[in-house]
Amino acid sequence: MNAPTALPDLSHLWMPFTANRQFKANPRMLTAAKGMYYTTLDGRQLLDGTAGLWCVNAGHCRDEITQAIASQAGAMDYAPGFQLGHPLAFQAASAVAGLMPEPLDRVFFTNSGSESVDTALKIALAYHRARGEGQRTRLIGRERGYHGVGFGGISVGGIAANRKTFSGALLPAVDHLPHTHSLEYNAFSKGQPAWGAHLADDLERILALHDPSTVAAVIVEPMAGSTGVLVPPQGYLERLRAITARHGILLIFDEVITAFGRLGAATAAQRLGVTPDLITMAKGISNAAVPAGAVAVRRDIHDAIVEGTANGIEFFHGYTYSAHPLAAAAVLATLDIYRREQLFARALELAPAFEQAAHRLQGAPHVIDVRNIGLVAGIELASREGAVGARAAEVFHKCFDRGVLLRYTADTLALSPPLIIEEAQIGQIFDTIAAVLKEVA
Ligand code: PXG
Repeated sequence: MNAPTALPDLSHLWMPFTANRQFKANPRMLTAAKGMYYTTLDGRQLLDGTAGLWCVNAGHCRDEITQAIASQAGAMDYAPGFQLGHPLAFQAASAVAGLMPEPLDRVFFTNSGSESVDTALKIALAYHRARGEGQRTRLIGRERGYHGVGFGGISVGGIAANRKTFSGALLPAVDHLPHTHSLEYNAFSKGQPAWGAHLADDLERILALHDPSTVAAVIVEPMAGSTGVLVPPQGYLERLRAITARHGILLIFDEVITAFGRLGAATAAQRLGVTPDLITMAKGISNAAVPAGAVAVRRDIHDAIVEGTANGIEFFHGYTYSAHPLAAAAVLATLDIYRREQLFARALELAPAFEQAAHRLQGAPHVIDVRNIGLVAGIELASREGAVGARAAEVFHKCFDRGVLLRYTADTLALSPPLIIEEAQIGQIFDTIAAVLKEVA
């Protein structure tokens, strides 16, 4: 199919997380993608500095994934997942389990990160209940956390704009840890910042307030992506792990962004050496070619629920499209590419060059912080008086016009390219940002 070149009617589509009126007044449309590049409606090549939305880790339109999806669509388009199975679903679960840290080798499929989060929170509640600790209903998230847009996810999430409209309808028993961002102590850190492990101790204060025996789970992103690339301080996740373990509370790592190579290992858990009880994932699991997500669960948590139920359905939860055949085919083909091309190791090898290139922006106009880990970098700009986000938006638009796609949140630019990126392309991304920063007021 040829890429369309004319602008369609824009009026009917209500776009997600978008300033709809601004977009429609000045639409930026993508029509094709291959490898590291998008093609725009006006036929320009755009270097993808963000792997789509942190998800196309193996690069765009990989033939093996395309073929797997196409042939599965022709062989069996859909199969019910409740009380029936199809082989690819089980194979995909085994393939995902094989990449997870021990002993998280039971896998529940979803279609998105938001669904993975809701699923993980419900597994946590079901686990405690199955063990006779049904009073453990409280959930603890973190300020500036992003866990998708379900009611569970926005309740444990800590981004005010995502919560305030719905504040009357959030889950009732939720508390939040403080976030770990500090320009005062950690500006221009490379990798994990030295300051901030003690912020995990706030969990003890929260637990004392509520009584630890009422708490089901703590959920955090091991590296917070959406909120502006917050890299965990050295020792911080270790402390969260120790405190939750001490009180019988489950620790959930939301790895929707970090799983599948982003930090240079299959999961952030493995890269950072801290093993949670559950891991939520999506995005890179299928290279975003078909919507897919999953939760990896400690074997004994699965067993407590599944073996602990006398008969019948053990867990009243699931989606029409859990392990959809096209998603399962895409997951298998994607994980095969990651393995054959050793893309997680590649990300780790490229990380020092990426770090160097990012930190060359220290001293560039407006830059008040550069932070990075793996193939992720956040570049924080000073905000304009009374107009948070305006400067980053302008940088985004100018970079787009010069052929580089980046993301921004408030005034932090975020880079997270496909793991197949070449060093010259890393240079192009940061050189373009540097040139644009000189032009922006
Ligand atoms: N958890 C985390 C940690 C995420 O980053 C979700 C859950 C929700 O996933 P779904 O598939 O339901 O969108 C996410 C999603 C950005 C950006 O630019 C980040 C996400 C989505 C869209 C944009 O930072 N993360």
